Amino acid sequence: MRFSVTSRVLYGAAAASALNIPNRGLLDEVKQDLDGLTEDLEQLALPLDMFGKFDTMTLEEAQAGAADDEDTDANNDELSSPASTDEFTAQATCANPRIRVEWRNMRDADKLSFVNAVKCLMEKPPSGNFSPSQSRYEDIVAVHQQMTNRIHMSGLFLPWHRYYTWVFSGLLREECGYTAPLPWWDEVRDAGNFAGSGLFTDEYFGDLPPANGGRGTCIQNGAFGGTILNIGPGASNSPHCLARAVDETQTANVNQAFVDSCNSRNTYSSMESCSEMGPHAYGHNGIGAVMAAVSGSPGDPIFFLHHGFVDRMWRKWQIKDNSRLRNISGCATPGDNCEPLTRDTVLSSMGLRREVTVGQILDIYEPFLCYLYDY
Ligand SMILES: [Cu+2]
Repeated sequence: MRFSVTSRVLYGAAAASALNIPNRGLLDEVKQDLDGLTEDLEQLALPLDMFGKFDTMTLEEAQAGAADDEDTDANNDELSSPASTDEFTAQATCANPRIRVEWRNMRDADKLSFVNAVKCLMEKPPSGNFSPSQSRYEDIVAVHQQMTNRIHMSGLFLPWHRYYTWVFSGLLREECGYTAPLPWWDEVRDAGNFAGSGLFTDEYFGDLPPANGGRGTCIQNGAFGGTILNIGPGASNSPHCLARAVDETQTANVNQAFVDSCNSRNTYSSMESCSEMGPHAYGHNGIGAVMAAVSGSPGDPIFFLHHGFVDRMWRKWQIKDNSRLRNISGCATPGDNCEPLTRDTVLSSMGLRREVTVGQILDIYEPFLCYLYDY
């Protein structure tokens, strides 16, 4: 899924400079190769409208919704039980929770280990069950693409993406030997300046550039530089580069006021739609291009750190009232006349990992998932 010339070129350049060999011929050849690579890759940069966008709501709508949030869900959230005040003193049934660590709190070695494990999935052959996936990583992307209409714009969104991140972390650990903590990204600290978050660097995720002439900008540096995606855009599948198109006016909406406004809503479905069309959608749209495509957005590995942020936001809402760790309400399907969302609703990853019920993943601090966030 990557140009083979990439490694040849990069290793050639590194070897020449490491040994300090004054090999003009080789360096010129490398430079020409890189120029050629840049041109080749740019042919695979798609216009932004081919990626689409996530539906959004404004902060004003989020605040208005919080103000007149009546308990209208079919089975209302109970608001009587006491809230737990401390993540770590809640009733413990998972003795040794894995801790998800905010990117900036990760050791540098663990950051590197993470991007390398993702690359490992990108270099592993596909299962063959998700054509035209070209790697194990793209198998995961294809599942999201194929399930897209069921897992967005309904109450299923948060449980399914919690489950999906668990599936992803399982593949990292079991198929690529990843042992460090799973990172998440505290995006509110970077609202309006995602590009300065410390994620988008040469060592890790590569740059977060703006659009280029109405097209996404192909990522050429970092662990995923030169990556070609075969899943998407949209419901279609054609090779395109891993591209971004940052818009910091969009990322500015991923702020504490917006998060607080969503998390002050009382019913699950009201909170869920605010999260999905608020900070979640603005994070996707703000990074842009591949990330702005609803169905194929996991093609950009930053997806999983973004969804850690969204998942933690849900956790914060849940621990305001312990009943939210046990009960859920609202819709399991989009639109009117929906199927109710219950603890028995089944979550599937099309065979990547076992199916689970919503009840099993509702509380991350129960034995099945058994993880917490570092803050
Ligand atoms: Cu999604």
